[in-house]
Amino acid sequence: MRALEGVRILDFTHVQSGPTCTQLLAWFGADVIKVERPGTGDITRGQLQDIPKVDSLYFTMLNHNKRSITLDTKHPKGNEVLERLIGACDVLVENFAPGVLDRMGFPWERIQELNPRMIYASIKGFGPGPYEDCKVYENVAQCAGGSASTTGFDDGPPLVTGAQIGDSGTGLHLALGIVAALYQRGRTGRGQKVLAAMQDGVLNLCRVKLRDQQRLKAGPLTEYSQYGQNIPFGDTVPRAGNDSGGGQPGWILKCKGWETDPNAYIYFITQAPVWEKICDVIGEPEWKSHPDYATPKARLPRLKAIFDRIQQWTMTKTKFEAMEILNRDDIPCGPILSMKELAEDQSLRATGTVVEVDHPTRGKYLTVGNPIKLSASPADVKRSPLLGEHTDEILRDVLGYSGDEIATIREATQPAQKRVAAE
Ligand code: CAO
Repeated sequence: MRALEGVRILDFTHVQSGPTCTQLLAWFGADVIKVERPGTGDITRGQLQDIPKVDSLYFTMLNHNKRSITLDTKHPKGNEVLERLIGACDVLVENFAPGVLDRMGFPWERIQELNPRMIYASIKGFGPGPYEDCKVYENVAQCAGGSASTTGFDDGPPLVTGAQIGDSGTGLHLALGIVAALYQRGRTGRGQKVLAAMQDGVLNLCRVKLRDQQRLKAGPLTEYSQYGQNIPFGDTVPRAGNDSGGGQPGWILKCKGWETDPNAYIYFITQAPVWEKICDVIGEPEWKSHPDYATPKARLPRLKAIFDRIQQWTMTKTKFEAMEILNRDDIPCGPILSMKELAEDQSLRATGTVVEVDHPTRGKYLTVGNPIKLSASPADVKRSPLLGEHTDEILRDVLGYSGDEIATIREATQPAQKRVAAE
């Protein structure tokens, strides 16, 4: 018995944000039925293809454990099937541009009429306001949510981050909203609307930067390394480079091999309680009692020089040697791991965080499994569905259509050009 067993999701999502959410729900045991446009399906099936005519890794890695039904929902028959699916499912998840579902004939009021228990969950780029009608992709959300303005170095332009905080981050937010709405439905018997806007999701993840915006009124942010370098603060939160962002200063330092390996670096945190151990490790024992170094306050204006000295030590070790030595003394640090190193990491394989999956047309590939581990509901990662692979099965088993009815519905499950050719 999985955590969400018995919950049926009508997955009308595409690209990354929505599919991330429904994939998580599928890993928790929900029956996720992905509705796709006949012929093309989710646009990502054909994007960034590494093998011609084979579902891309972009698609497969976001759509595990789902079933796929193709349906032209603008065709009267397809629209009718969609209506039946709304009646048969517990949750509808969508991340179309604003207004798409209304235009298809399914505004929230109608969905409630069809199924009062339905939870209608949406991802949009922005919440209500001046930008509510905009189409939004990952980097737009990172920029509009405060991430880009606070990422990068103080003398460089805003930067987007490799972590997909706008898409996958918002998918995570939405999944939590859905599970909460399901819990509430258990007591009220009624569904509700759940909205996660990408701008809001990114801003939520940038919460500490809004904290700093308000702290600026009280003076310079002393834990930012620009403070120690006498670079004045303006009226908004600056980009903080690799500063740790908390009360314990940190920076990325070179390790042995950095000249040729772009990832021979380590993140090093000068946590106050282990300062004396840091002094011993790097060979500066006199810093333990020196007035310029002994206290966190005294160190703040000297962080650049301190990290330069620590780096002289880290450059004599590989990042893994440094990890081993520093962890012996509980000095917080982290190696900069490349995607290659993560893909080969055996401990991540052992926990199911990195999983090898077999696919009928692509063969074996690696994916990220469920990062959230439930002890009584383990996730078993199953390959993504081929386009329309479960169309007949869903029409028959979920909606109860007969063989003859399925034959007539077939028209709405075919790409338009095939229909024209058949005529
Ligand atoms: N049958 C028939 N029509 C279908 C269909 C089906 N099964 N599935 C989708 N469609 C149609 C819709 O009805 C809609 O048509 P209309 O505009 O004529 O009503 C169209 O396909 C899809 O519209 P879209 O505007 O959502 O798609 P897009 O590629 O132009 O935009 C995106 C993509 C992501 C920018 C937009 O969907 C969006 O802003 N979504 C919300 C924010 C979001 O999730 N962004 C993250 C994207 S990356 O994860």
